[in-house]
Amino acid sequence: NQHKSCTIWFTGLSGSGKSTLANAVAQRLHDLDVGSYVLDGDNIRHGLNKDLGFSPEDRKENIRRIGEVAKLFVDAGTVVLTAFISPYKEDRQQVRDLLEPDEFIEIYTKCALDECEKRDPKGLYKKARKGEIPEFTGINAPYEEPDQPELVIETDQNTVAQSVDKIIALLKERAII
Ligand code: GGZ
Repeated sequence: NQHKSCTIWFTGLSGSGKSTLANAVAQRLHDLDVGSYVLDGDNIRHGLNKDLGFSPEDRKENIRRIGEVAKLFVDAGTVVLTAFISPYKEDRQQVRDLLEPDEFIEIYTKCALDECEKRDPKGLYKKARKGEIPEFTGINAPYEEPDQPELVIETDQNTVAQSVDKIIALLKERAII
């Protein structure tokens, strides 16, 4: 299928729905015959970036490397979806600058902290509250909201299907697909 390649960069708190949405959009793209690939903690933090932790410096390097990998995917003609907290504005901007202006689509999965904490799929917030995780985003490490993301999805107010529809509509509007 004729499509442009780009990076769809999800950013948001742990449990805000980044991976869920990235995978649901990838599925929809597959149905539309558009090749895509999801980069997330499972395939990056356990492999390429397994030497990195969660200090500000390590998060910065995590995002830098992911940006470089995303660029390679874009060069190869793939739509790449990334699902990382990417808490620092400056680091996200650095990835944006690496790509062409129309190749970087930042999507903020906005969700109230207490809702993320209620979801707590891996029990990490609970641990963080007990002081068992030293630098947990939203609890004792910062999250910097994007000022001008291409799209904001309030994941506590939309179903996954509604959110996917919004993202697909944006990709059509931008003539990516
Ligand atoms: C935040 C942490 C931490 C700390 C482990 N802070 O819900 P998850 O489990 O699957 O998503 C979180 C993931 C965050 O990794 P990223 O690569 O996305 O982070 S960043 O972009 O900031 O580099 C969470 C788990 O790893 N996790 N410790 N201290 N999240």
